[in-house]
Amino acid sequence: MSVVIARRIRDQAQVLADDAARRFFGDNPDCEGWRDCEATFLAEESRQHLAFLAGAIELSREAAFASYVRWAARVLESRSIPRSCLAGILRATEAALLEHLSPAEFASVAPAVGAGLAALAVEPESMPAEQAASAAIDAFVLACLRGERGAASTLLADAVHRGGSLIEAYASVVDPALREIGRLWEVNQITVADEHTATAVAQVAMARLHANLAPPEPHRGRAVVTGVEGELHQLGALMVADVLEMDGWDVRFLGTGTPLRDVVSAARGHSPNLVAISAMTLMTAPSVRRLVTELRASLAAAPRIIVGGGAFRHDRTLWRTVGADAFGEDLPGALQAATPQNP
Ligand code: B12
Repeated sequence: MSVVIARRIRDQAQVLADDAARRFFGDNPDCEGWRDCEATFLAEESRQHLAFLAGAIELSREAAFASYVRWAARVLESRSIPRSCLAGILRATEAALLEHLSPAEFASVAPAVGAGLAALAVEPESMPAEQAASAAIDAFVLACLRGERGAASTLLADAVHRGGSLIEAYASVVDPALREIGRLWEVNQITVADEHTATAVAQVAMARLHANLAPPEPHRGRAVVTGVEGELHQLGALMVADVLEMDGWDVRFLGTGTPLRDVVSAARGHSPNLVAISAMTLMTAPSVRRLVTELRASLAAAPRIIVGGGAFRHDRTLWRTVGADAFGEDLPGALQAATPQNP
């Protein structure tokens, strides 16, 4: 039932979001910050909330929707949009759902929306604190934000020389640097364009580093690493692919946003012993469950299936809900999850 309702929300997202935007203007004429913006902008806001809501409904994760709403409030407040605006668009979205869903369907989504609205009634969370940084992280962040591919590549190569391994360089520099870039965007100190530049530069530096490394002969088995349908975050999965390869896996990396059927067909071709799936947010976590189910049904030699990414780091039991064999929090965790542990 929850899967069907989530699909209805996704299928009707544009109609619901347009309806919510119209209602918002009617009910919140004075909302400071959003007074002058266009209906399409508000509809886009509502669409994002609906996408996260559909994820929460499909996986029965009301609390995760509430924590998403708290995050959204922080992002808006850092842009001087008060949480009353977010409450307004959520209430308008709720009214659109009431209008377009059947009473039984609405009854199933109302608790999650209610949890989201209740989350706005409590004290605002403080902004994410600056991470404990190092000179190496700061320098890499700066090079990425400035679009300096050469400098970023050199800094990353230096990190390998210092730490002695790819995993060390990724874990001590790239991973914290990208999180810092996410934080800077969240607190409105950099733009989306800055973040895109930084991500692209980080990816170039990773690729250059990889080109100069000699992975060992594969001896652990075959692995497929992928992000799911709808997922745009790719670097975490790429890092996992690289460290698995350096650990002796024969890795096929499928990128991210890969359609479910194509992942399954690639997995059939590669006959993996291990499938590693990445999802960053609640929005795409349901695709992980669908993919795990499909892989288990389609592959004769049952591979070990491990998951990771933000969606699982923020919700520590979600990996079980999606039917995975294990979850890895970070790169050492990914290597650990890849190999079944003795009891
Ligand atoms: C770069 C980036 C983007 C880029 C991604 C480009 C690319 N080519 O990858 C773009 C612009 C596309 C993007 C889009 C969005 N993003 Co974004 N993004 C980021 C950012 C800044 C960095 C992501 C990253 O690479 N992190 C570094 C990697 C190494 O971390 P990681 O993926 O978690 O991987 C580690 C572990 O999780 C683990 N792991 C990962 N995968 C796997 C798999 C397995 C099997 C295992 C075992 C382990 C494992 O190992 C890795 C190493 O430790 C983050 C900030 C952050 N905190 O990460 C935000 C962030 C993730 N994004 C966020 C959001 C909200 C979005 C959007 C919804 C924004 C929007 N309104 O459109 C969209 C969603 C798009 C989509 N459909 O997926 C939020 C999520 C918040 C939340 N509550 O869910 C974040 C946290 C930003 C923030 N501070 O608010 N984003």
